Amino acid sequence: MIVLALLLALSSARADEAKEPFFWGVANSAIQTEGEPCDSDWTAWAKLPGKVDDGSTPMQAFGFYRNFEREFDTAKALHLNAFRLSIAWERIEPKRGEFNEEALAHYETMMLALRKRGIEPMVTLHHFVNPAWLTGGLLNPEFPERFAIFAEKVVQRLYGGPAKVRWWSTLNEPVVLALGGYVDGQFPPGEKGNVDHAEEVMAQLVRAHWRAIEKMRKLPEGENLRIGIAAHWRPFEPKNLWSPLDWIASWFSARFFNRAFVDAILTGEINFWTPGAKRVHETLAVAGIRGINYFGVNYYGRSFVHITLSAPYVSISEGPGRKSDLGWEIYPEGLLTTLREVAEYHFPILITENGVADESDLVRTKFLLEHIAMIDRARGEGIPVIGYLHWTLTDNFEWARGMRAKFGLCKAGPGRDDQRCRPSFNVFRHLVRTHITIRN
Ligand code: IFM
Repeated sequence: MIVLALLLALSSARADEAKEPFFWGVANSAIQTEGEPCDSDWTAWAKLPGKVDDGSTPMQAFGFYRNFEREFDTAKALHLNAFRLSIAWERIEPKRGEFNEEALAHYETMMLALRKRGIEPMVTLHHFVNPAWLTGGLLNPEFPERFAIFAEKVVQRLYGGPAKVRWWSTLNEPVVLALGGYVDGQFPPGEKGNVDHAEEVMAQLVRAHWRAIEKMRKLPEGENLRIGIAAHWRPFEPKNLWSPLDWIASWFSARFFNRAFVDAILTGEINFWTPGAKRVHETLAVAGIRGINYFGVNYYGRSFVHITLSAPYVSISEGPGRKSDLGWEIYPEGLLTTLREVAEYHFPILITENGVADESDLVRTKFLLEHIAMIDRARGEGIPVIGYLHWTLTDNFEWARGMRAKFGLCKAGPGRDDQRCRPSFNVFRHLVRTHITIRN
């Protein structure tokens, strides 16, 4: 009898979930779109000669901070029901321990503007950028605690206040951030080949995530928050199918890039052991804290791995398929592989980013159709994909690639939507209106 009652309760909970709408949305981040940036590591970095391909800086981003109403109207015209954006830590806390009430109020107004349009706000707390006062950046021992204090402040206001923002991601693409700053040198502080530092930064990000979660969960109704991370996940394949060394190297790459960080986020057990680098091993005291509620996936493509005879002994390259303006291979099948792999963790999966740099817009329509077809296939296999957020609505500042990479469904600049949005905008609108409506 009890079992029967439990089964009934479970199935009615499932039925309730099934009624929830699929999230169709777009994603962006603060410094990449807002304009008028405050003092941060990235604002300083972008001003250094040679750091950004076209010499642009976040100053040139299209002005989302002031023009958010218009951007949200455009999102509404797309019939979106979700909008992912990030909060600029350096705006909220321009000096250590001093919080800017005006900036908090401004973000609250933005969230309410989304709510007014029936669009669910989804907020990222850390998207690659640190306030300038955080000397030493992510390696600063204070970073986890300072980040958690900032996170608590923001969540208190945006969830505790009238905006009631429920959907959060603590970190965006933590491994990309660690590699960008300490291995390939494309992000501040620009170190190259320092895997020890990259691993230590990853550990710092895990600590920061858990510290923030601890504080967020303790807030009134904190248990009802929907918290996740946005992990960049990609299939790694051996370049030479006949080379056992390439197979081993791809396994290690996938383990390092996709899984090691996520495992630490899920368990509180940090265990980073890249061959040739120092091992970072630590067990965080996370027992009793509810970790993530959903798994956010940023998907952009796959990587081929090859062992070489000279340092750094591993080369990572793009596949043979069609390429975006940035030379990244377009590989929709990899989204299905990614979803299958991520499904092993048994969380609802939100595609927190997927998009293509395509100024001519000749590629984006097919890109959208093919990637969304992969979501259909994954859902057909029972994989719980709960939403798709396209990167991005309006062309953004693309880090070391600057303003040249055009990821937008719309161009930055004046004009009505039908003047500034690319043809694929209408395709996406059609998909949103006619395609998946509820979660499975
Ligand atoms: O623009 C970036 C974003 O900041 C993180 N994910 C990948 C996007 C495109 O490169």
